[in-house]
Amino acid sequence: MRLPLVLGAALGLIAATGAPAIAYEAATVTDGGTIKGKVVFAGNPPAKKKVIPTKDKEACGSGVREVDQILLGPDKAVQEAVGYLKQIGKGKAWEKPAKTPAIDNVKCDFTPHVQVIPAGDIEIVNSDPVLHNTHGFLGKVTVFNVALPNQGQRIAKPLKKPGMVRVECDAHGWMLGWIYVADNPYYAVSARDGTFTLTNVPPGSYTLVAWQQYAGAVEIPVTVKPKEVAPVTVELKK
Ligand SMILES: [Cu+2]
Repeated sequence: MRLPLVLGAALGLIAATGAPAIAYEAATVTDGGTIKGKVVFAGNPPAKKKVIPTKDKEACGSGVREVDQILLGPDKAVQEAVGYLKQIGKGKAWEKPAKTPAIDNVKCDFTPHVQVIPAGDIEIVNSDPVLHNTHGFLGKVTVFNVALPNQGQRIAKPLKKPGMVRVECDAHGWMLGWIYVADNPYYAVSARDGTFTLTNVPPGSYTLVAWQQYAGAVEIPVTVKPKEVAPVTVELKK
């Protein structure tokens, strides 16, 4: 009776994370190229969600909170989109983060709202004088669930599996954050002008993914030539 259970668990895992990640190997990159992406939104911008806190008003405010679903700059540029290469098996070495990445509860929002980290620990921090219950999901699976009753609290939790982790607060329904756990070091979060850069990419053909919380993900084929810049405009729609 054990085998079907194990199989079921394995299938569930694949369903939650997409295709299984291929192992990544760091190697010397010769004549690497650069991908310069620009993310734009082609649809009608959605209205901000309006929320009125019913508790913790000193920390969270007593008026209407306007919650962005997408952050747009001039020329429909999309901020805080994640760009990354999919299924790349070999390339530049990981840069070790200077310090453990963190997601902070600040004025009843997550800071940063979107980030990318290598597999490893994330520190969950509470800068507010109220209880936040920070809850991370990979698909439907809980990957951490941390109650932080005290201001200044920090608790590290491991994120081992690659994929997009959605972060909610069980105490404040509007709070939403995203942690993309990368399976290779070719990733970036778009700037205010919608641009992002992936450097030192081995020449070759790849699939570039761009993702944003409201618009979802698109995949674009991109070819990188030795020492050249490959410009890519990514159009998100809804
Ligand atoms: Cu909260």
